[in-house]
Amino acid sequence: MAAQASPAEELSVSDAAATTTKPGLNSATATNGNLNQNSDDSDDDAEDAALGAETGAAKKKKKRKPRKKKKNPTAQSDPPRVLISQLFPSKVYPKGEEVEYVDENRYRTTNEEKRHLDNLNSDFLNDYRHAAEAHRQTRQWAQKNIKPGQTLTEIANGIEDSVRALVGHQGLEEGDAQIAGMGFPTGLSINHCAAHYTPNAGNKMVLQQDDVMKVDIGVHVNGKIVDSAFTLAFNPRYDPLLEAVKAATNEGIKHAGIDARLGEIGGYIQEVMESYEIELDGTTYPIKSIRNLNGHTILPYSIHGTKSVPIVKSNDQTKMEEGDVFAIETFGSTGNGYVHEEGEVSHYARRSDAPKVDLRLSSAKSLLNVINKNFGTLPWCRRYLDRLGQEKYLLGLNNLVQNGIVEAYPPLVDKKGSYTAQFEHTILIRPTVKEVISRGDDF
Ligand SMILES: [Co+2]
Repeated sequence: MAAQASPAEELSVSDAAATTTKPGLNSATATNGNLNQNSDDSDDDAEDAALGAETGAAKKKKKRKPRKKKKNPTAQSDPPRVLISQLFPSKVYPKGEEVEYVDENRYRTTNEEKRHLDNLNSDFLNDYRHAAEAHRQTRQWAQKNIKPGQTLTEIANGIEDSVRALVGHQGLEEGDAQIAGMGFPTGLSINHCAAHYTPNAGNKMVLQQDDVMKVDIGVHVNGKIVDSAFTLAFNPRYDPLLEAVKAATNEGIKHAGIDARLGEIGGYIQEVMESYEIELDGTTYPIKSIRNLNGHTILPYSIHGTKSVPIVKSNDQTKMEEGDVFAIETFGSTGNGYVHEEGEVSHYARRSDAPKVDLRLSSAKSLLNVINKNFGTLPWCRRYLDRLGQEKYLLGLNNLVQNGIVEAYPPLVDKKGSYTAQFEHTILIRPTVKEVISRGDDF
């Protein structure tokens, strides 16, 4: 999910929620592994019945073979439905890309004190890697299966069904969506729309052959949110745009590290991004960094922390620090390189600094209760309310937005007729190394 900055002052979303981890929510992932118990038993029963028939016919006692333990599946299904915790029975999840620090931070990789700090964080790291593996498997399936002619609703449901199945939490009972599941609404933003678009109920939009679609997926385990996005295009004419943005994001990741200054990182990103151009229908367009979109820190259960990572050069002297988690995301555009809010809102989140308001509207009160029990401060969309059985909630929802309790994130669009692309990874600024937790073979 993108962080938006106004030209005068970057929106600093408060992150007082860093500590709002709900009590009792941290112990639940260990119970994931046994969904196949029942089907195992019934399979064995079927085997027994077959054996019985055979011995009866042969009229001789056949020694019963020792019951073989059903093997855990070792491969993912298509569509992805096998728990990540079953694919990794040791419950140790694969690392992302580890990158050693350079220059005056080079010592950290082998330093005993820093390694000890790293070890203290092993649950945090393992939750992050668990979420990242669910992200990779879901998105790689999505990359193969998303095709022009599909509706955005069917694409979003395919991605979200996969994420929830892989982490083993459907999020239909109170509290369940906060154990693991969607970290935010699946962004499916097309062409001049850069971010924060996902279908609401009744949306009939169909993906077209010549569309450029940003797919922004959030997966969380125990509040550790992996925020990573890619861009899909079926017409190769957009290749230079996609290449520019992918290279710009990797440039940002390369310069990230302890003590790196955020404004300088923006300069490196812009330099790479704007070294590209693209020809469309005989016109050559410069590719611009979208200057009011930013990367951002991520805190537990809170997608936008206090720091933002500009994608154009800025004077921001703020430094990256040990322990920070960053979403490094860049956006390139053939348009103005500037987005504004436009269109029907789908994305929302309860503000972590929500004022204590005495709500007059009963529908607002009851909706807030649903939000608190299901999402807490995690972002969600209208479809997530629909699947919980909520109906006619718009008046109450708008009331919560007006009272400053819920923040609305409208779609962010550049000028009509332009094309925008996005690539994004989540990186952990560990004491010893920087870990590109969401890195995969795909990007
Ligand atoms: Co983001």
